[in-house]
Amino acid sequence: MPYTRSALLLAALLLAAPLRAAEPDAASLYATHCASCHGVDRLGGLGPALVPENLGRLRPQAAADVVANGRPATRMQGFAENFSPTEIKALVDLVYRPILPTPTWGMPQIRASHSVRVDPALLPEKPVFAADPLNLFVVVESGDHHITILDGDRFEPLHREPTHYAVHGGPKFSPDGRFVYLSSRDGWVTKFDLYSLRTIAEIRAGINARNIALSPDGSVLAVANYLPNTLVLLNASDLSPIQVIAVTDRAGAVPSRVSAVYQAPPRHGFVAALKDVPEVWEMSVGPAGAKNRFPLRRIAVAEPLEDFFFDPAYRHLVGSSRDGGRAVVLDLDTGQKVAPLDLPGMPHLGAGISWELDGRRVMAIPHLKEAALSIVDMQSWKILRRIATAGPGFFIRGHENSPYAWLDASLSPARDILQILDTRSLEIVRTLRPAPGKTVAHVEFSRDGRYALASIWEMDGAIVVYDAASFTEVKRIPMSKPSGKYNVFNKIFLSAGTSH
Ligand code: DHE
Repeated sequence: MPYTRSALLLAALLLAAPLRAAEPDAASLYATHCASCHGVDRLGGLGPALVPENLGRLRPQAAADVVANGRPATRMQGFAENFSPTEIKALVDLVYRPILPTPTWGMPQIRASHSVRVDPALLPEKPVFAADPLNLFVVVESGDHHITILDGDRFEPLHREPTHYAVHGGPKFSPDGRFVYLSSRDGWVTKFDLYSLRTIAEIRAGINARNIALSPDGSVLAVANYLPNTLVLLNASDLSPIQVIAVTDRAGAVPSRVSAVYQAPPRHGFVAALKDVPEVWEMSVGPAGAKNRFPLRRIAVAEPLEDFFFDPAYRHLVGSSRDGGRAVVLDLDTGQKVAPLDLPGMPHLGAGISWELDGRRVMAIPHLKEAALSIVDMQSWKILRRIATAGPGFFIRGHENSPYAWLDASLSPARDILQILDTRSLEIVRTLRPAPGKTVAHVEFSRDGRYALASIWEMDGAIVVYDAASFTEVKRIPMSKPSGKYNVFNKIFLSAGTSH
């Protein structure tokens, strides 16, 4: 019997040996073919970072397809002819494995990534074009990673600029509307001058970033990071780093990712959402040189709040739980909960808008998992109406000069539909299908509210310009998956119909 067992063991070892020898060496494949673009440490270079935190939105099968066939409109070539399917699988397994120990991205790394491309003294005093600088749109084209600067009167592109991979979230504008700041999912922050149409500085503030916010006085930029767990403060003038704040609970024991950071103008600072600890952070911004320039206030909450909506006075914050199942209203002055809000169906609070209806302020919130729009009375914090929509969607947009708000159903089979809500009667009054079968989303108005611009979210997509009163199409401008567009005037004057 012992003889039989050892014979079997030997046979198993002999069988396993050739199999093991045939296993691809993913690390050396990576070093030979991928490291030059994606970094020897997988933290990115010319190409994006290949770490699980940054790949979270891409399924492994889709990643294997990118390795085999490349990515259109980028430098990523296909490797189907170089690698066997087993080698591709081994590479994909490798990039979805966390890097241990967790990579460091602190002040030295951030500082080393900083570059200023243009001497501020050489910037022109006036725009180098004739268009109204406050009615420009910055269009983020996520298909081939560019921004387009669009004249908001003639709807003519003025300039196209390459960006880092995967710019996400709303760009932020300096208070005078001259500069725009972009952030990429890989943590790159870029400052672009809308007068000279040039990128003037950039820095990598994290490995996996969520978004950025500019302090109300325009002096400090805050970067919310998932990886590492930091909030990074930059000088808005040249993007040089000021401070890296390790984000933890009050006891310093539990680290937290930062879901997002927002400017809060009447509060002279930032408000940040923490993903892993039950605190909301409020950070004021004092004058440069002040001893305690960034005092931090920790507001304890019952559970982490992830997605935020602010009332126009920034007195109240509506926040939703991580699973989107619960929402609460907080009074930011007292730090106390004012009311619970019953918003089932994963409310997308960050996309909410507000307006006056019959003498009271109401807010409208789309839902990511329900074909509904919730209208909430902002005095009683009661749901006024649940309006059935064509399907779950990301965004709703309005404007002070228009009685209509536009919403998409981009997360549903009706993803090619835009619906228009009459904000007076709370009725859906029109349905548009700008490109049948193609996803349409993210509307933004021109500065005067006369035009509404929608995105066709396809590689061969477009911005479709509508007359916002008659809902007729005025113009269609080809763009590469224009994920969002942002009007300078509406942003800097904090239109209640758009995000800030
Ligand atoms: Fe976004 C804004 C979070 C997926 C396009 N998105 C934001 C903001 C946050 C956020 C916190 C506000 C940042 C700001 O403006 O300062 N987004 C998340 C997610 O948690 C989520 C669901 C998952 C994730 O992968 O992070 C997510 N977002 C997406 C997409 O898949 C979208 C459609 C395509 C893309 O570019 O990745 C997308 N998000 C957008 C856009 C905005 C945005 C266009 C800006 C909206 C605005 O008008 O301000």
